[in-house]
Amino acid sequence: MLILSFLLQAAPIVVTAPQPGAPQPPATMAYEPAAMLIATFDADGDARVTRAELEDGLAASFAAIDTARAETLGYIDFADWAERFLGDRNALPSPFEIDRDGDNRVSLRELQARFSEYFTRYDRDRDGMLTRAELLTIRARVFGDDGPPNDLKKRKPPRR
Ligand SMILES: [Ca+2]
Ligand SMILES: [Ca+2]
Repeated sequence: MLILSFLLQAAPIVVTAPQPGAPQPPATMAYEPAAMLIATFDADGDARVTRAELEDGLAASFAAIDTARAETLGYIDFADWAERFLGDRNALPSPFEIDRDGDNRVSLRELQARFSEYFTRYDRDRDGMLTRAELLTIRARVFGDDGPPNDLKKRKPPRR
């Protein structure tokens, strides 16, 4: 579980400049589960998400799981929420980081507060809207993704 949680965390974005004369390595592009969910909250179809759309979307998703209208979700119910809306019960954010008051329940306000932090982090140009580009995580392909590069495998001693 710990390992899985670790793997689901955002990888640091590392963009290295290509060596002179070397081909540009293909980049890995991915949406973190939280970013994917935020993208779905675009209500007016302009492919941008405002804070109001984020709060409304979270409220609707919360209500879909809080069918008893208890106003808070226990951790099991929260895992149901995560599975449905983030795609996996262990996807981040975890209930431990959302449950600020430590009552072992997640309130809508706590959920919105945590996602407000995501919003601030993703909103690189600070214009109060998240574009798909801002939600995208891009990292350079790292050595080991699909084995060593060909020039390392086939390297021969130089002939004279
Ligand atoms: Ca709580
Ligand atoms: Ca923005």
